[in-house]
Amino acid sequence: NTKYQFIDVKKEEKVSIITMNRPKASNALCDRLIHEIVTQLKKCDRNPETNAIVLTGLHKVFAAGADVKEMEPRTFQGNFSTNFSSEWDEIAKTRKPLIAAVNGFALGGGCEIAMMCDIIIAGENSKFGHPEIKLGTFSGAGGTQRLTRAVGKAKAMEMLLTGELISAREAWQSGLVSRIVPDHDVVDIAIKIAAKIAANSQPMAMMAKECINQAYESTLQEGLEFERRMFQSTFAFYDREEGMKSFINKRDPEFKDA
Ligand code: CO8
Repeated sequence: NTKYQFIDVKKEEKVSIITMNRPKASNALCDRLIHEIVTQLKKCDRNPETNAIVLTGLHKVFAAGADVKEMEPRTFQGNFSTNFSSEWDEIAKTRKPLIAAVNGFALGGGCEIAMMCDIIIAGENSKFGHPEIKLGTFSGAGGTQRLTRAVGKAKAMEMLLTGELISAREAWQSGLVSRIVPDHDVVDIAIKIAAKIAANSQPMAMMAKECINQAYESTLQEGLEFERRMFQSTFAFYDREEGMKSFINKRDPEFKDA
């Protein structure tokens, strides 16, 4: 079992829950915290008993962004030679469905890792934003790209260029988050949604996720072609046959994730 310093992990049936837990620094995302999240996500991807994952933080703060104190002394030469921040991308490469359960602040890199998740569930008092511009830089782990795709150009420009935060309601209205729920229910509801996903066929959920993400990488025709091939390939799975037979026979399916 891996020893972690800044995350807690637990499992509820087929759902894995990762809690960022670095309260002294408002869950600032130091290199080690990112490395621990990535390590655990890779473990979840490899574990056949995990079908969906919830990533959450503390009650007051999901994550306050990259660790400014750790980052301040960095140089361009060092950033370039170590390809600084490239490990962050690994979060977005998670193959199993990943839900962000956000309470409090999701700022800068914190907002970016929420956006790397597939679904964001927001507490009613959560706040999202990209204050990096106030630090004399700007978002560097997908903010200019994922936020623009999520909320559109005007809203993304306003958020990224002013550094002002938006409320959960604005985040919901602009399509950044899928639901707003009472703060104390955020994690439970995220787990319930994850459990619903986990009750479906694991390879089908993974393939559907791949297809949806393809929508951001290709033209419509290429995406449709990709989807058609993937859909056709579902007929190689036991779960596809079981799902259709159970429907016809008016009973619940018993998926084998195979
Ligand atoms: N980095 C390092 N330490 C932090 C960070 C951070 N991002 N945020 C908070 N802390 C520390 C504080 O310094 C403080 O430490 P100490 O007690 O030693 O003074 C402790 O956490 C508690 O913070 P506060 O006292 O500020 O707590 P509040 O409840 O008053 O405020 C906030 C919480 C609103 C979250 C506030 O701390 C804040 O605004 N934080 C900074 C937000 C920010 O600027 N984020 C952007 C960071 S830059 C970034 O994310 C770049 C992303 C690009 C990634 C590319 C690869 C790395």
